[in-house]
Amino acid sequence: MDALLLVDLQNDFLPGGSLAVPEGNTVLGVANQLCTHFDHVIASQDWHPPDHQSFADQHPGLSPGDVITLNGNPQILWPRHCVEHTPGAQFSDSLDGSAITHVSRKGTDRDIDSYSAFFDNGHLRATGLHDVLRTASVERLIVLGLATDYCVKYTVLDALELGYQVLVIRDGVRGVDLTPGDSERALAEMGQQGARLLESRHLLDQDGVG
Ligand code: VGL
Ligand code: ZN
Repeated sequence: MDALLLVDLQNDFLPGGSLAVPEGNTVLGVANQLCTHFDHVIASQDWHPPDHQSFADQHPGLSPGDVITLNGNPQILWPRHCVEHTPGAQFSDSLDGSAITHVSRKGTDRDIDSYSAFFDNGHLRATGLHDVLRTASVERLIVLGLATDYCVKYTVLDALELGYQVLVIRDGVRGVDLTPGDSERALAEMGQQGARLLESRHLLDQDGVG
């Protein structure tokens, strides 16, 4: 069984949002097109408490982009984003939400971040997504969303480690690129670890998808 995994298609990661990913809006059409081909459409949702410690404004004197140690892990400080129950945390109105069969929230603990939709950044706690997929007999994940170099990357690497086959939709992902080339390097690493990278049109051309 296949599942489509939509990573963090939330207002704050889209143009006009507080942590806007350049060209992030271009993936929404790809998401809407693919959604109709899958029985299982899972959406991850970055969902932070207002005092989340990845927010630069929680650390007087520090700025977005600075790196601290949080719970023993290196933590990049971000602008305040995806605060629970705020418009910035909502899925884009341009996303066909009716196709989503399950929402998996992450980053809910103030003291540890969670780029991956499966585990927090310390691999201490699971989000429950793996259980949901196992229950549905999902073996292959088709992944798209934001951002290539953070949440998509860590979600894909964890999925591979958990034993899923993973396809990453190249035209369905965009990255932050704090350092130029981060997204391309992230895609290369996903490929090296066993993910297949392909364009959405090639997926739609294949038989048996979904
Ligand atoms: C993300 C930075 C902070 C992401 C989430 O969705 O890639 N990036 N929180
Ligand atoms: Zn976040």
